[in-house]
Parts: sequence; structure tokens; C-alpha cells
Amino acid sequence: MSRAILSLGSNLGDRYAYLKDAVARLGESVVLVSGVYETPPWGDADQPAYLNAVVLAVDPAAEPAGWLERVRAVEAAAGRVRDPQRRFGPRTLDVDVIAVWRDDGAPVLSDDPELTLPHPRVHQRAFVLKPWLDLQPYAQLPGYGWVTDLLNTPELTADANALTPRPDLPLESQE
Ligand code: PH2
Ligand code: MG
Ligand code: MG
Repeated sequence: MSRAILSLGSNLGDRYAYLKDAVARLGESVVLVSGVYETPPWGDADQPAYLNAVVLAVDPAAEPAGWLERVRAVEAAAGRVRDPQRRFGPRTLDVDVIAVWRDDGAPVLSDDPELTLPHPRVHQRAFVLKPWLDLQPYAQLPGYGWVTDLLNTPELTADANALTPRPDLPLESQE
């Protein structure tokens, strides 16, 4: 058994439909879903704004590496095409494995380049950290500490303030 924080992002096509479809495809493993936020593009400014959200997913069977397989299948279903020239470029759907915990609460730490855990850039990304707090106000990012503290660092406050909650675009977990 393991549980994971997954981030969802879309900035091409019907962004809201892609996020809803991703939650539906992740299915019963999804136990909590954040609000949706409209977020300025990070890392590559020349692209449309994103919709971002975060989910907590639990899978009785999933080995930590199994999460990567699952999120790739969900991305493929959204017609995700990777542009090797633009690492942080636009996409129909991006689902990232942010952090994974074993059943005893121990975080999974991995420096495997295929699946580095926690996600190697998440401490710089308000568009993941802020929605994460919707699910877990006391969230801790393994190796970095309290998510609230990360969001309050001078490097992230401007990004955090630039996120716009979109309560008009709810994401329901699939009952
Ligand atoms: N994803 C990226 C690059 N930049 N910016 C925002 N706001 N949201 C994202 O999900 C995002 C991004 C590559 O994974
Ligand atoms: Mg990503
Ligand atoms: Mg990704």
C-alpha cells in the first residue's frame, strides 16, 4: 500500500475537461481533490496560463514505481505529446508524482532520474504547493519541511499571490 500526492496541469485545449478526465481515470484511488487554480506559466513564459490542481491518491496495491506507470497512462489518454525542445512547454495534460509515502508514513525517497521522489522542483512551484494545502494544511514536503513555510519564502510569495482560485471549476473525486 502507498499513497501519493499527484499534481495535475493543463494549458492546451479544454483545460478543465482534461483535469476532470484525469481525476476520472485515476478512479477510486483518488481520496481528496484540491480546488482548481489558474496559474501563470512557470519555467517557460511563452505559453498560455495553466489550470492546476492536486490530488491525494491511495492504492492498496501500488508499489511506489507503479504510480509513474499510472500517471503516464492517464497522460497518454489525454493525447499528451512530449516536445523534447521545450521541457517546460505547453501540454494538454501533465500529471506528476510529487511525493509518495509507505503505509507506515515513511516517505519514499528516490534519486532515480525516471522518478525522483519527492519531485525535484516542487519546492519551487507555488502552483503545486498551494493546492496541496487545500488537502493537507499541515503538509510536509519530505526533505524540505512545512509546505506553508516554503510558500512564505521570498522566492515563492509573488508566485503564490499570482495564483487565482477557480471555484467555478470544481473537480469531484469519483465516488
Ligand atoms: N508545468 C510545467 C511548466 N510550467 N507552469 C504552471 N503554471 N503550471 C504547470 O503545471 C506547469 C508550468 C511543466 O511540467
Ligand atoms: Mg510537470
Ligand atoms: Mg510531468
